[in-house]
Amino acid sequence: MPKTTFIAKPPSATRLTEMEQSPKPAEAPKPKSRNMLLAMIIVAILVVVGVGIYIYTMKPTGVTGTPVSIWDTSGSCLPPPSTNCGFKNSTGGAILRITTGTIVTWTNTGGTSHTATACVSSNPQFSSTAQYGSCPSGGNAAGLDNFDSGTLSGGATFSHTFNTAGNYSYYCSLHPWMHGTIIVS
Ligand SMILES: [Cu+2]
Repeated sequence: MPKTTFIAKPPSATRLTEMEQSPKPAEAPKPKSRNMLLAMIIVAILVVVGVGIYIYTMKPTGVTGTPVSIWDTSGSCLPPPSTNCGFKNSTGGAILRITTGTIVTWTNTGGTSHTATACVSSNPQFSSTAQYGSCPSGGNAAGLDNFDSGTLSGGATFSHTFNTAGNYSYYCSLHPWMHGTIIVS
Protein backbone atom coordinates (compact mmCIF):
# COMPACT_ATOMS: atom_id res chain seq x y z
CA MET A 1 0.00 0.00 0.00
CA PRO A 2 1.50 3.30 -0.96
CA LYS A 3 2.13 5.61 1.87
CA THR A 4 0.07 8.73 1.75
CA THR A 5 1.72 11.80 2.99
CA PHE A 6 -0.09 15.03 3.56
CA ILE A 7 1.95 18.08 2.90
CA ALA A 8 0.48 21.32 3.88
CA LYS A 9 0.60 23.43 0.81
CA PRO A 10 1.46 27.03 1.33
CA PRO A 11 -1.26 29.25 0.08
CA SER A 12 -0.71 30.01 -3.50
CA ALA A 13 0.59 33.36 -4.43
CA THR A 14 -2.50 34.17 -6.40
CA ARG A 15 -4.69 33.47 -3.38
CA LEU A 16 -2.65 35.81 -1.22
CA THR A 17 -3.02 38.62 -3.67
CA GLU A 18 -6.70 37.98 -3.85
CA MET A 19 -7.00 38.24 -0.11
CA GLU A 20 -4.97 41.38 0.09
CA GLN A 21 -6.97 43.00 -2.63
CA SER A 22 -10.31 42.08 -1.19
CA PRO A 23 -12.25 45.35 -0.72
CA LYS A 24 -12.44 46.73 2.79
CA PRO A 25 -15.86 47.69 4.11
CA ALA A 26 -16.49 51.36 3.41
CA GLU A 27 -17.05 53.00 6.78
CA ALA A 28 -15.86 56.49 6.06
CA PRO A 29 -19.16 58.03 4.81
CA LYS A 30 -21.14 57.05 7.94
CA PRO A 31 -19.67 59.50 10.49
CA LYS A 32 -19.74 62.20 7.84
CA SER A 33 -23.53 61.97 7.38
CA ARG A 34 -23.99 61.84 11.15
CA ASN A 35 -22.06 65.11 11.53
CA MET A 36 -24.16 66.60 8.75
CA LEU A 37 -27.36 65.60 10.57
CA LEU A 38 -26.03 67.06 13.83
CA ALA A 39 -25.15 70.31 12.08
CA MET A 40 -28.63 70.49 10.58
CA ILE A 41 -30.24 69.92 14.00
CA ILE A 42 -28.07 72.66 15.53
CA VAL A 43 -28.98 75.06 12.71
CA ALA A 44 -32.69 74.22 13.18
CA ILE A 45 -32.44 74.86 16.94
CA LEU A 46 -30.65 78.18 16.33
CA VAL A 47 -33.36 79.23 13.84
CA VAL A 48 -36.17 78.33 16.28
CA VAL A 49 -34.43 80.15 19.17
CA GLY A 50 -33.71 83.16 16.94
CA VAL A 51 -37.31 83.43 15.75
CA GLY A 52 -38.51 82.99 19.35
CA ILE A 53 -36.30 85.84 20.60
CA TYR A 54 -37.46 88.03 17.69
CA ILE A 55 -41.16 87.41 18.45
CA TYR A 56 -40.56 87.92 22.18
CA THR A 57 -38.85 91.29 21.68
CA MET A 58 -41.62 92.39 19.28
CA LYS A 59 -44.23 91.84 21.99
CA PRO A 60 -45.14 95.17 23.62
CA THR A 61 -44.13 95.19 27.25
CA GLY A 62 -46.03 97.79 29.21
CA VAL A 63 -47.47 100.97 27.81
CA THR A 64 -46.59 101.97 24.26
CA GLY A 65 -47.82 104.98 22.33
CA THR A 66 -48.74 108.49 23.44
CA PRO A 67 -50.30 108.13 26.89
CA VAL A 68 -53.71 109.34 28.01
CA SER A 69 -54.71 108.73 31.60
CA ILE A 70 -58.30 107.83 32.50
CA TRP A 71 -58.62 109.08 36.04
CA ASP A 72 -61.14 109.24 38.85
CA THR A 73 -61.06 110.07 42.55
CA SER A 74 -60.97 106.84 44.56
CA GLY A 75 -63.43 105.14 42.22
CA SER A 76 -65.92 108.01 42.35
CA CYS A 77 -67.16 109.38 39.02
CA LEU A 78 -70.30 111.44 39.48
CA PRO A 79 -72.03 113.51 36.78
CA PRO A 80 -71.48 117.27 36.54
CA PRO A 81 -71.22 119.54 38.42
CA SER A 82 -68.84 117.01 40.08
CA THR A 83 -65.40 116.95 38.51
CA ASN A 84 -63.90 113.80 39.94
CA CYS A 85 -63.14 111.82 36.77
CA GLY A 86 -61.98 112.40 33.21
CA PHE A 87 -59.28 111.95 30.59
CA LYS A 88 -55.95 113.75 30.66
CA ASN A 89 -52.80 113.80 28.54
CA SER A 90 -49.25 113.87 29.93
CA THR A 91 -49.49 117.61 30.64
CA GLY A 92 -52.80 117.26 32.45
CA GLY A 93 -55.08 118.61 29.68
CA ALA A 94 -58.10 116.84 28.22
CA ILE A 95 -57.02 117.72 24.64
CA LEU A 96 -54.25 115.72 22.99
CA ARG A 97 -52.59 116.92 19.76
CA ILE A 98 -50.89 114.29 17.60
CA THR A 99 -49.94 113.60 13.98
CA THR A 100 -51.36 110.85 11.76
CA GLY A 101 -49.97 107.39 12.43
CA THR A 102 -49.59 108.07 16.16
CA ILE A 103 -50.62 105.33 18.58
CA VAL A 104 -52.56 106.59 21.58
CA THR A 105 -52.68 104.38 24.66
CA TRP A 106 -55.27 104.99 27.35
CA THR A 107 -54.56 103.61 30.81
CA ASN A 108 -57.23 103.39 33.47
CA THR A 109 -55.50 104.80 36.52
CA GLY A 110 -58.78 105.13 38.41
CA GLY A 111 -60.52 103.01 40.99
CA THR A 112 -63.51 102.01 38.86
CA SER A 113 -64.02 100.76 35.30
CA HIS A 114 -64.08 103.16 32.35
CA THR A 115 -63.98 103.13 28.53
CA ALA A 116 -62.51 105.28 25.78
CA THR A 117 -65.23 105.43 23.12
CA ALA A 118 -65.29 107.52 19.94
CA CYS A 119 -68.25 109.85 19.43
CA VAL A 120 -69.85 107.65 16.81
CA SER A 121 -73.65 107.30 17.03
CA SER A 122 -73.52 103.48 16.89
CA ASN A 123 -71.34 103.28 20.03
CA PRO A 124 -72.88 102.44 23.43
CA GLN A 125 -74.45 105.28 25.43
CA PHE A 126 -73.83 107.76 22.62
CA SER A 127 -77.35 109.19 22.82
CA SER A 128 -77.06 109.86 26.53
CA THR A 129 -73.83 111.78 26.01
CA ALA A 130 -75.74 114.56 24.29
CA GLN A 131 -77.34 115.76 27.51
CA TYR A 132 -73.90 116.34 28.98
CA GLY A 133 -72.53 117.85 25.80
CA SER A 134 -69.58 115.47 25.62
CA CYS A 135 -70.06 114.67 21.95
CA PRO A 136 -70.68 117.18 19.17
CA SER A 137 -74.22 116.82 17.81
CA GLY A 138 -74.14 114.04 15.23
CA GLY A 139 -70.82 112.82 16.55
CA ASN A 140 -67.45 112.91 14.83
CA ALA A 141 -67.15 113.81 11.16
CA ALA A 142 -67.77 111.01 8.67
CA GLY A 143 -64.65 109.14 7.60
CA LEU A 144 -62.82 109.50 10.92
CA ASP A 145 -61.65 106.42 12.81
CA ASN A 146 -64.05 104.66 15.11
CA PHE A 147 -62.81 103.07 18.34
CA ASP A 148 -64.25 101.66 21.54
CA SER A 149 -62.06 100.17 24.22
CA GLY A 150 -64.87 98.28 25.90
CA THR A 151 -64.75 98.09 29.71
CA LEU A 152 -61.30 98.83 31.09
CA SER A 153 -60.87 97.80 34.72
CA GLY A 154 -58.28 99.49 36.93
CA GLY A 155 -54.80 99.30 35.37
CA ALA A 156 -56.09 98.12 31.96
CA THR A 157 -54.90 99.77 28.76
CA PHE A 158 -56.30 100.31 25.27
CA SER A 159 -54.47 101.52 22.15
CA HIS A 160 -55.64 102.97 18.87
CA THR A 161 -53.58 104.17 15.90
CA PHE A 162 -54.95 107.39 14.41
CA ASN A 163 -54.48 107.21 10.65
CA THR A 164 -56.99 109.88 9.63
CA ALA A 165 -56.52 113.57 10.38
CA GLY A 166 -59.36 115.41 12.09
CA ASN A 167 -60.88 116.38 15.42
CA TYR A 168 -61.92 113.40 17.52
CA SER A 169 -64.27 113.62 20.46
CA TYR A 170 -64.61 110.61 22.70
CA TYR A 171 -66.26 109.70 25.98
CA CYS A 172 -66.65 106.96 28.59
CA SER A 173 -69.69 104.79 27.89
CA LEU A 174 -70.01 103.95 31.61
CA HIS A 175 -69.87 107.64 32.64
CA PRO A 176 -70.91 109.51 29.48
CA TRP A 177 -70.13 112.87 31.08
CA MET A 178 -66.41 112.00 30.87
CA HIS A 179 -65.08 113.35 27.63
CA GLY A 180 -61.81 113.99 25.84
CA THR A 181 -60.55 115.40 22.55
CA ILE A 182 -57.77 114.27 20.22
CA ILE A 183 -56.72 116.56 17.39
CA VAL A 184 -54.91 114.66 14.62
CA SER A 185 -53.08 116.68 11.97
CU1 LIG B 1 -65.87 106.15 33.09
